[in-house]
Amino acid sequence: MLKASFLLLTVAAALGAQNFSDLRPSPQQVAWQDLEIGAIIHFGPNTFLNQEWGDGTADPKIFNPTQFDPNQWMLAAKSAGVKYVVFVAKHHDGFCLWPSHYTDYSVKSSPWKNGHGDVVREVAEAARRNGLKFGVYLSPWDRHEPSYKNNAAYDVHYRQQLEELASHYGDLVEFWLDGAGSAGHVYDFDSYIETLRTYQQNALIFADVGFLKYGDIRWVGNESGLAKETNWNVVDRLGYLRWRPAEADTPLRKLHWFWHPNDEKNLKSLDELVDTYNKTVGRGAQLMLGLAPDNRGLLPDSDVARLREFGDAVNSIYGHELGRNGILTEPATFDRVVIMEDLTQGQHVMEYEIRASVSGESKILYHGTTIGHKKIDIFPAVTATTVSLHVIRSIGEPHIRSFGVYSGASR
Ligand code: FUL
Repeated sequence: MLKASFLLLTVAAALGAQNFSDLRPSPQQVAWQDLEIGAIIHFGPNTFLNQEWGDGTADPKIFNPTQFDPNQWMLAAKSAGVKYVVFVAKHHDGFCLWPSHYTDYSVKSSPWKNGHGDVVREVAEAARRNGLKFGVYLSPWDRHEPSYKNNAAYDVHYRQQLEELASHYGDLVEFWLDGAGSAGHVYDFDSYIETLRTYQQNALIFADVGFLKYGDIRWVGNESGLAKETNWNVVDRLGYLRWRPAEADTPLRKLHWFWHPNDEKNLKSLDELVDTYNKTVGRGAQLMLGLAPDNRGLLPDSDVARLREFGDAVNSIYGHELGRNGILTEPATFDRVVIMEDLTQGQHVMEYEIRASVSGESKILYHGTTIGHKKIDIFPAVTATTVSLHVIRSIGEPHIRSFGVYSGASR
């Protein structure tokens, strides 16, 4: 009989004056971390101009998708295991994908639906119709808006636009504050957050830790879909501690957030995507895949197919648990374990080992540091009769939510 078990050894760690073992996530953060996979969607004038960063001079008439179908985007996202989408309502070019009252540089001035369309509304509705949570990205850097050169005037403008998004499109799961292009500009973030919170008490704010002191989610620090193996949820921000889980945003097509023609060569391979999953979700971070509808307003067939392949691959590996929490009924061949910490109690594990009894001998399969929301450990396949998790060092009592054994060969 194959048996897996926990051996939890708690070793008191020498702690400084502050004790991050006491920090707990908010209920909203707990729910968000359980979503695990999101998508960020970029669609706007850049889609029609073969570019990534518009300078704010593009004619709004360029925006005219002929087969716009956000339902198709959502079905494709869902097939990849995506549970929430963040839509880029305004990118750095300043073009608003909703009919803002505070600028004409928007869908109002485009031929699409004779200027009566609202992309944000249709995307939000399609997301919710498909059971996906919805959030928005509103770029602080605005290369079109004339008031941008006057900090105080732009603060008013940004708050007005934020108020429109926060009050007209239902509950937002996440609000994205992107720091790109903003060096040298001082924003009144306190007032932005106050505006957001007036309408959206539960929205989680994403930002780089260096960009915004408030924030519920932190940028993982790169766009390659890579979280550090040692990954704590609690970060020290200017001397105070906060629970701030990492989100790893990475585009489905390498280096491209917006759609570009003849770009299929940059579509990430299935192996790359599965590896990305293992190195983001499997390191306790959120995976946020960048999706880019094309100039028709549809996700290209190649992207749709790859998203489904990715979802199927993850399901076939991690949907077939060979054993859980100490109970494995047969000797099994496996090459990975998935461990989850119960984060409602805080994050505590600092060092652990996975051991198995292979041909009567105890063997260390993996030596790890943090666990956090989810940890996927991959090692050369073994056939074993027992497998166990040994917590070697922990800050406070470790709380293991689950411990499962899997095989990559099931893909
Ligand atoms: C970056 C932006 O500059 C990119 O264009 C994209 O929006 C990405 C998600 O964030 O900072």
